[in-house]
Amino acid sequence: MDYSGVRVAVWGAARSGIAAANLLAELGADVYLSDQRQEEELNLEHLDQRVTFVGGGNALSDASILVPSPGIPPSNTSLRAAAAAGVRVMSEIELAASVARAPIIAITGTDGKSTTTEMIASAVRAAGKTAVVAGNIGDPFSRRVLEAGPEDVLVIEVSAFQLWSCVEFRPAVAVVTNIAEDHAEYFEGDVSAYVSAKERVLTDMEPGSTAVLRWDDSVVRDFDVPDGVHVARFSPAGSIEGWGLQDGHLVYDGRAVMATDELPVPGHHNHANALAALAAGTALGLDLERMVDGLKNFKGLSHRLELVRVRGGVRWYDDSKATNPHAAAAGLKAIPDPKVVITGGYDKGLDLSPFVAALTNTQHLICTGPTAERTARAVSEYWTGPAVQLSQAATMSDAVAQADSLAKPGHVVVLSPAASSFDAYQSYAHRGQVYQKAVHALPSNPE
Ligand code: UMA
Repeated sequence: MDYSGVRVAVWGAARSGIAAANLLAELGADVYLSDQRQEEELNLEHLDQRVTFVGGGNALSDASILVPSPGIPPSNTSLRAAAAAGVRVMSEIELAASVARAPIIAITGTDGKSTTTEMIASAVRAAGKTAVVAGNIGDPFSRRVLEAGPEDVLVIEVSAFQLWSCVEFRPAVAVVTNIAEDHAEYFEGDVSAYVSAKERVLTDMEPGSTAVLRWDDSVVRDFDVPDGVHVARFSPAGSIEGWGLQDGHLVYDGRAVMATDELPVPGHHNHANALAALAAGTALGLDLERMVDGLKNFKGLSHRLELVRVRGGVRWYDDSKATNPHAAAAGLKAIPDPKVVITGGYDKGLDLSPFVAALTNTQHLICTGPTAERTARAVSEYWTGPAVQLSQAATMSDAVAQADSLAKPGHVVVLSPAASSFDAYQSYAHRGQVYQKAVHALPSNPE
């Protein structure tokens, strides 16, 4: 697409909006970036000089294209009015994809997106290609897209917040990890809007491209796949036609590809992520053996069941990235040992029962943040196993101090929020850093 001379409005001047505005300026567009916040509340240091900035409200500035930041929900009235007036609404990932020279692997789903994204990148690199990783995982797609040449691979994590506003988005490979309840608030309680946004990743795919679908997830299995698009199935629930799990091995059509214990990251959910990664790389024709080597050397992600410290026989884990009950449950299930769990955060109103069901071998649950009381109620309602002791903590350092006094040698302490971080932190990463700092601040010799 040719953007030169086209007037484009970009709404939201945080990471995504600044990257989109800079890319558009580079492509010769006439760019108007606006934000509901004032200039002095924002960091516009890296904004291209050619972009015009307007603070204190979102302005259309007579543009024919509008690129909203993912943080702006579909219910935003100004955005609706612009679309009704015929302005072309274009997601930031769609903008970046429209100028991409490398094939795109797009990863979406409720859980495991980031780990799968990094696993795919590991496999792609081991197979001898350059992988550029971007999207919801951190670096906006628009910032990185021009780095990748035709021989490289763009490995992009895409969220429902980025997908709902796509009109044309055609990845060469789309991976859907799973679908569970999440982000009800953003979609005004409309679960089907969230699911449709995820399904949107497949809608414009071209014949010959590949949809990598989690086959034991009935919602994903029912997604509409356009004619001519190949379907690569994966399921950690057993051996299937496609990528499955059997006798402690990842298998393809029943043939062993790799032993699960060769994967350096723990948990059944990571077997699923690895299957998806191999399926995605294979769809691009990459060498399987070399990809398997890439997975064997996979380092794991920060704040995703990250081992922070071993002290006095207690292992301290940070799973701050578990921002919903499903993701938190997957992390807890990966640790069979007796545990003290620190949970809680911003309340997105999600059903907490999947988290409660995963509290097996939890001795004590320390509840923090706005979800604290709802969590306590959910435990009394849904937990049927041996008694779990409950307490509340006002701050992260209080929670860590409590956990320290409760955990015995052989125990694990895990930060498993099952909620967003926006109650008290800038991001899940910030929350994880605060936790890690408190853990490292504990004296080296426990009393
Ligand atoms: N704003 C307006 N008008 C409005 C509302 C907001 O101007 O009506 C402004 C805000 O003042 C702010 C900006 O818009 O300046 C907000 O932008 P943003 O929330 O989109 O934040 P970015 O820093 O651009 O980050 C976005 C993604 N954020 C969200 O989806 C909420 C990041 O995902 C992503 O990493 C980044 O782009 C790069 O692609 C974060 C996230 O929480 C990690 N994602 C959700 C998740 O993973 O669960 C989907």
